Amino acid sequence: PPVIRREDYLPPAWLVPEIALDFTLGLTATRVVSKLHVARNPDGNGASTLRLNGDQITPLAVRVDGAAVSDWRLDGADLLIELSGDAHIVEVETQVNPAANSQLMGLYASNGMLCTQCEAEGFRRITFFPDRPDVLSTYSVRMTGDKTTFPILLANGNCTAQGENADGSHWAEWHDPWPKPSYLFALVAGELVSNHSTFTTMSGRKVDLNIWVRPGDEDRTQHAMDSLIASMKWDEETFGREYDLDLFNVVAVSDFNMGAMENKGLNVFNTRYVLADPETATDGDFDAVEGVIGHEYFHNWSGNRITCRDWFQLSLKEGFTVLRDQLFSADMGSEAVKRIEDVRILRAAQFPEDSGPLAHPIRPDSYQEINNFYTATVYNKGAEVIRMMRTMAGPEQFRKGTDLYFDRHDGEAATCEDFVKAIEDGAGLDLKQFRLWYSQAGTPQVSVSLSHEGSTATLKLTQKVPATPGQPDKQPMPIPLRVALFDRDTGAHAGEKLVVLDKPSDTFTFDGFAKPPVLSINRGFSAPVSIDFDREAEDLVFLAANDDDPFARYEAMQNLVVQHLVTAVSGGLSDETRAAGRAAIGKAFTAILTDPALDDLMRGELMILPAEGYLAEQMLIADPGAIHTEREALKAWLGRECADDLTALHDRAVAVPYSRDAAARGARKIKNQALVYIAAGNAQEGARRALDQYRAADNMTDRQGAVLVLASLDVPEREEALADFRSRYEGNALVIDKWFSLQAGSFHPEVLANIRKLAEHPDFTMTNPNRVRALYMAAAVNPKAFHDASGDGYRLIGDLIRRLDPINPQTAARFVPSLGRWRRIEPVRAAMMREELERIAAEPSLSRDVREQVSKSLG
Ligand code: B3K
Ligand code: ZN
Repeated sequence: PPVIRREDYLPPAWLVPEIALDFTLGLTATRVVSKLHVARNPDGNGASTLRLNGDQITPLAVRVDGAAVSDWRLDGADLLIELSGDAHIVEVETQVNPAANSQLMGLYASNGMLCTQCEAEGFRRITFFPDRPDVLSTYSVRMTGDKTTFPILLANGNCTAQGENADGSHWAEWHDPWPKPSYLFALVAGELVSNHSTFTTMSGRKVDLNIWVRPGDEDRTQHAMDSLIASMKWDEETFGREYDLDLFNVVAVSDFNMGAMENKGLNVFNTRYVLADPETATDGDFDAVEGVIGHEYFHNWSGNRITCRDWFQLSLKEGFTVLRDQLFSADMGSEAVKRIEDVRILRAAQFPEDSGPLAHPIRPDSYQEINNFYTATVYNKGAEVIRMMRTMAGPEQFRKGTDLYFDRHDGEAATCEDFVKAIEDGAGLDLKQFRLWYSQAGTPQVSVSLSHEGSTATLKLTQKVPATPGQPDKQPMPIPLRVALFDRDTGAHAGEKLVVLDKPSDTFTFDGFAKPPVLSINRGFSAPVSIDFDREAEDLVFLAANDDDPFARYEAMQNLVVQHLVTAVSGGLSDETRAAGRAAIGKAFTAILTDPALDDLMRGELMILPAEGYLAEQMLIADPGAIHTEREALKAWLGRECADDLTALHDRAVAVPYSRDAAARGARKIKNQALVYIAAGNAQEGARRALDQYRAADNMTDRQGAVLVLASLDVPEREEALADFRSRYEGNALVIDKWFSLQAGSFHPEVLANIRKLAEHPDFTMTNPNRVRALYMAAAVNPKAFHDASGDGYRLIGDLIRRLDPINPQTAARFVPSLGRWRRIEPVRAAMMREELERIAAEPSLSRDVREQVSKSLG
């Protein structure tokens, strides 16, 4: 498959200032007439050939300036038309079968309705077009369809006319005044009902807002609507960005490859990021709805008004928009907890990517299939990189930078370089060396040592950026680290400092310390690096109890556990050192359980043990079996050791009635955390409490928390809860997804056999990505199932990839990275993982998506 390279970028030869699309809608046959106003690009190469991309479509008719032509030709999937002048009108007719579109790219049918997904290259599956983000056009759309099948007809922009035909069909015309790339085109047609509201923008313009769902789901849309209104207000206040159309539509569809899509004025969402009520959605689900609604809305400026020149610049819109949605969620709830959650996601998803065969810079240099580059690196590390700029500039100066960026590039298809330059100019930063964060992959490792002499503490920092595929040698990068030095006796520090390590190695001195201070470093996770600092457990216990930076406090607790478990897994603990290590952890854990000054949301966060995947990342070669055993043993020990505090905590939380306020959410969080440890220490007590919690539950957070614990236990209460859960929520797809996930993600002794059985369940289907992920992604990230010593977990995922690839390659390819981690796993399992990749590679007709990921993983 051809490799697309960033350095080969050429401006388009032809532009399309205007396009008119006419759809005759049908679930199995939709007719598309597309009328392009094309104009030779003065900055192009002057070619007389117009190249229009296509994918699995054929031209049924081609007209140039109104006259049918036949001298067009196909080059692969692309349509080539010779043009003599500088501007022409080109019309092309195509027909597609939405019901047969199981890839869910382009125009497809979901649940009886029609919808589109065009990013990145889906528009070419609808009609022939220069399907690249630097071709911006003004869109007019006309749709005609049966009134009963498609009562609601939506597209981007504003509805300009509608009417009925004598044959029972009706039509609507939509116009979007803002020029946009084809990936932002959208159309939706079907039976939908809306939650309607309005928002008045900062300049006093009234905007109509609709959240469209299937009839019956409207009662679960209010949180999405509240989140949308909050997003609109927040973007005005925080970034000075005002909405620019009179209408904003959000549509929820149940078959969707990812979370949601920011189409101009017509966001299309996975139902799971729209529908929420206390009975069916957990507190985490509510937060996810708020975050994704915000994310897609914020794209209106960071993505739509300013889009990407080419797909290598994807982080321009995604990294920046993730940062914007993170800051939004932080402002809506607890900043401290949000930061910890964001770092946990980065470490779980991005660090492994950055240290494996699929590592790439946030601005990649090449790709085979662009869908494979919607990654945690481009999104989450991309956000971290921009966050570092904000940390170095300070929020006010950073805002000057973003103002300049929006102002300078509005209406353009821009590059990451444009963004950096605007921040540099607007915020007054020198980002010359900082640009390496865009070009170098790999998580920098910072080694730390602290020495003390007289009254001076000296901090020595050394950085190393590991080699990644195609990048054997790296240059040192500027790493902004927020540090504080604590006085051991007073438990206080004299103020936080920002040090920027921009050399291979550097030292920083701090005066005024009679005794060696305790170092708190990378506070707030100011840089996306891993810190290597061998330190006394005692210092970590101190920071876990005293650090005034909430992230650093969490980090101290994590490090305490990581140090202990990594040594335990490597067989480095004697009975004595194991007991001492556990005692230190137990002491810190007890402090967390009982500290009256902690709010429960934060307490719940601090109670979470480092994930098995994160522990594996700390080792050159990991033994997942040993990691699982040691981590479970520690959990059980904590459950027994802290039993009284845990049951007291659980009892206290159970007494708090349901509400959506922070205190009640905090209570639910610690309730579920406490239950996990109680069950680990004493299965019978855990099962009893879990079943009580399940029966008494009046909300999904409590119910799911109880089932989560029961699903891992080999007890009779397990069956009762699972059976009740299923029958209670029969017909509610999102909750049935949970029913699959909870079982596939469990540590039950028979988890793998259970998963195989669930795959045969009548409610399972390979054509719905949410259901596939509910079962198989839960399995792939479940270390007990995936890394089962038999290798059956690898086979499960390998079989899935091979069966799913012909149906939905984009979703199938998402499962490859878990197998791709084989180089970092102990040899027996590694061989089985590799074998599975080879089995996939041997398939004769793999998609480009899976082919790229598998060949790089074997590479
Ligand atoms: N921009 C879309 C992602 C499209 C993914 C295409 N494979 C959603 C988002 O990031 O907001
Ligand atoms: Zn996005």
